[in-house]
Amino acid sequence: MNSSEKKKQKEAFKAAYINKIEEVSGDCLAESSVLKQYQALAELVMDDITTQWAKSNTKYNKHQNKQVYFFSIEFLIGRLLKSYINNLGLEDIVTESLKELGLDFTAIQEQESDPGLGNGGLGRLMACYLDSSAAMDMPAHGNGIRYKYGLFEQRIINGEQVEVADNWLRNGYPFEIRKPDKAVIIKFGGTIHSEKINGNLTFVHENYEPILAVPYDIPVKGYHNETVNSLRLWSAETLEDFDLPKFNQGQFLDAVRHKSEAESISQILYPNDNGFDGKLLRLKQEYFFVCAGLKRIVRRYKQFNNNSMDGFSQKICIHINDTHPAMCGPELMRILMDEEGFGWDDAWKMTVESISFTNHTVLPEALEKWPVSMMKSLLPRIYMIIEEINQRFTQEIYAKYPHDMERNYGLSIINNDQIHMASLAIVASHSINGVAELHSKILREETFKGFYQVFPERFHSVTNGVTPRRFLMNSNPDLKDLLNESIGTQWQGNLFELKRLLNYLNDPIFSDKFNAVKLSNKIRLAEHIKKHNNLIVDPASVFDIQVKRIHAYKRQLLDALHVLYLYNQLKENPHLEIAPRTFIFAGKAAPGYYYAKQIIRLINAIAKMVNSDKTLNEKIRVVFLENFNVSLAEIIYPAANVSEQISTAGKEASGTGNMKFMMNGAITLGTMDGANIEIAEAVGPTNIVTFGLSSDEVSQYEKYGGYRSIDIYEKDPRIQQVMHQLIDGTLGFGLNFQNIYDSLLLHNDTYFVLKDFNAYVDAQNRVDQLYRNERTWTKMSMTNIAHSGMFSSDRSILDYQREIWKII
Ligand code: 26Q
Repeated sequence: MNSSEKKKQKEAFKAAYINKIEEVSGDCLAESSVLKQYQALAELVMDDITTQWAKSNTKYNKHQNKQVYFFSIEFLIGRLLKSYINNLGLEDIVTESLKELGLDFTAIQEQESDPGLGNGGLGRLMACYLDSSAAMDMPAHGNGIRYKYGLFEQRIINGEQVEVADNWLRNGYPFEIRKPDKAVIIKFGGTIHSEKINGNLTFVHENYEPILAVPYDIPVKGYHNETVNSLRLWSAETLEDFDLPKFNQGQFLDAVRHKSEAESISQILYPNDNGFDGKLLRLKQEYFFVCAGLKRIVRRYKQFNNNSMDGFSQKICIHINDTHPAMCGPELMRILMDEEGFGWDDAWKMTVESISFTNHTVLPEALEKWPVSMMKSLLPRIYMIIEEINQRFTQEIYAKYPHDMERNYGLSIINNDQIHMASLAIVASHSINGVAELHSKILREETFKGFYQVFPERFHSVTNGVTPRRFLMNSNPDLKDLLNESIGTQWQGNLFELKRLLNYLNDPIFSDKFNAVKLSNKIRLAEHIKKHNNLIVDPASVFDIQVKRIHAYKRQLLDALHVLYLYNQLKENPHLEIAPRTFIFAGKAAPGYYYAKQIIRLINAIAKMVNSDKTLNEKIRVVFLENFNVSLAEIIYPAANVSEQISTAGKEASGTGNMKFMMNGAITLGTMDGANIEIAEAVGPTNIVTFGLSSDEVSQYEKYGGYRSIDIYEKDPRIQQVMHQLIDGTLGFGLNFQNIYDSLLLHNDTYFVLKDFNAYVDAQNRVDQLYRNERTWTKMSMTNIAHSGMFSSDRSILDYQREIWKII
C-alpha cells in the first residue's frame, strides 16, 4: 500500500470510527469515555468481520466441505479485539489512526474483559486450535457453554488467595451474536417407555423437565485470509420465564425458582483443573452442550443435504476434548435411532466414524466416573444406550478372550455402579490420542493398556501446539519486527522458517538488538510488578518464571524450596557470586484445594521475608502476581529468561506454557516430562537445562508404594534446614506450614519433591553459570526460538487433519 492510499484508508477509518462513537454513546469523541471508545471500535471491527463470516458460512453450506466440531466444556479464548484487528490486517491503520485522534489504544484494549471460560491448558488449547484452523482455511468450529461467570478472579490478600466472581458480561460483550431462532430444547429427568408406533418400536420420553439452550456465536477470524469460523456457546434459559399457574396462585418464589434452576446450568464454570468433582450440575452441563450442539449439527447437515443423513460421517468430525463431552457417543446414537430412524448397527457405525477423542490427563483423580443412579435418573434414555453399548462391547470382548475374565472386567464401561467416561469415549470413537509422545505412550502402556490391546489402530499421538499469532506476534511486537527485518516474513505463514534465525547466532549486531527487545519486555513486566505489587525489581536480573495452575504435581513447591535454600546460602555468605534473580510466580488454586492454597501462602511468605531483607543486597527477589489469566500471560512470556517446567515426570500430559516461553526465547529448566522432552529434542541438550527422575523411574518407585523421603531428609542438612523453616516461625509469626511439611515427610512425598531437590539445585546452578556468560545465553535463547516451529498449533492442526480427521 502506498502512502496516499494509506492516508485515504486512515481518513475513512477515522470518519467511520467517530460516527460509531456517536452512535454507541450519544457523545462526541471528545466527551466519550474509554469504555465507549472501546465499544465503538469493537463494533466497527465486528461490522467488517460479520460480512466475511456470512460469506464463509455460505461457502461451507454450498460446497459441503468436511466440517470439524470441537466439543469442549472450556474455551479460554482471551481478549479478541487486538487479535481481530491484526488478523484483518488493520494493525497499522487502526494504531496510527487512533494515535492521530489522540486516543490511547492500550487503554482502549484494556476495557475488554478477558473471558475466563476455561481453567487452564485444556481450555486454552481449544482457543489455539480454533485460531490455527481459521488461519489455515480449515472449517473447524467450537461448541461449548456460555458461562455467565467464568473462572473466578484471584486476589492476594495478606498473602492468601481470595476468590472474586468473574462477571465478564457486566458491560455486555460485543463479539457474540445471540441466535434465539436456533435455540433447541434439552430434556432432563422423566421416564422412558417403549411403544409401537406404525409398527416400529419407539422410545417415548415423558415427564421430563425441558430447558431451552440458546446459542451465542463468536466469530473466529483467520489470519490475513477470508475464513471466519464459529465458536458456538450455549446459554440455558427457561421456556417460559415464569410458571404462570404458580405465579397466579401467589407462589412468586416457586415460580422464579424454576427459572433460576434452569439458568443455573450455564451460570458458572467449575474451577477444578485436573480434578473430578461428581456434582449433578456438572453432569447437566455436560449433557446440555453435547445435546444442543449435536442437534444443530444434524439439523444443518440435513438442511444442506436434501434432508438426508447420507454421508454424514464422511462430512462431519466430532472431536471431543477430554471426556467431558463423552456423552456425544450415546447422544448421537439416540438422535440417529430415535429421531432419524436408523437401526443400531448403522447408527453405531456412523457414530464411531464421526467421533474422535483427545485425552489430556493421566492423574487418577481427574478421571471422570458417574454413579449409575445419577445418570439413570437425570438422563434415562442416555443411560439405556450406554448400557447397551457396554453390553455389546463386553460381549465382543468375551467372545475374543473367553478365558480372561479379569481383562473383561477391567474394560467394562460400567463398573462398581459407576460409568467410566474414558472407557465410553474410547469405545465410541475411531481415534484416541495423547497430547505429547510420552503421554501417548503412558496411555498405551498404562492408563488404557487393555483398550490398546483391543483397538491398537485407534491410538494416536498429536503433540500440542500454541498459536504464534497471539503468543509471539501480538504479545511480542518488538520481536516480531526484529524477525521481520532480519529473516523476512515467511515465518509468519510457516513457523518452521524461524530456523533462519540460526544464521544470526554469531552476529553481534543482531544479538544486541535481540537483547534489547528482551530487556524492553522485562521493563514492561517490571512496571506491571511495580504497579500491582508495589515492588521494584531489576530488569537486568534473571527473570525466572513459573506460571500455571497451582497443583501438587506441577511442583511450585520445589521452586519455592529452592528459593528458600538460596536465601539460606546468601544469609550465610552475602558475597555469594550469583547473577541477581527475580523469581516470579503466578497461578490460581482451585477454591477447594487446600494444599494448593497453602503453596500460595508459602510463596507469598517467602516473598515477604526475602524482599524485605536488606542484607541480601537485592540479589534475589520473589514476586507472586495475582490473577494469572490470558492477558497477564501475554505480558509475562515475552519477559522471561527462565521457563520453569518442573512437574514430576510422567504427570504433565504435555504442558503448553513451556512452548509459549520457548517461542519468546526463554530457556526451559525442566524435567523430562510431557512436551519438555520434545523441546529438548528440538533444541538439543546444550540449549535446555533438564534434571530429575525420569517417568520410568517414577513409575518404578510408585509400583512399590513410593520412596522413603525420610532417608533423603536424614542425610541432607540443606534439606533439613528448609524443612524446619516451614514450621519454626522463620516465615513469619504464626505462619506454620505443617501441612506441607507433613506431606513431604510423613506422607512420603507423593510427587518426589525431596527426591529431585538436589538435582534441581544443581540445575539451577547450571542456569546461573550459563546466564553469566551473556553470549552463550543469547545464543541459547535464539536457538530456542529458531526451533519453536514444531510447537506452533498450525503444525498440530495439520497433524490432526492428516492422522485423525483424514482431511488432507
Ligand atoms: C473434570 C470433571 C469435573 C470437573 C472438572 C474436570 C476437569 C476439568 C479440567 C478435569 C480436567 C481438566 C483440565 C485438564 C487439563 O487442563 N489438562 C492439561 O491439558 C493441556 C492441554 O492438552 C496439557 O498441556 C496439560 O499438560 C494438561 O494438564
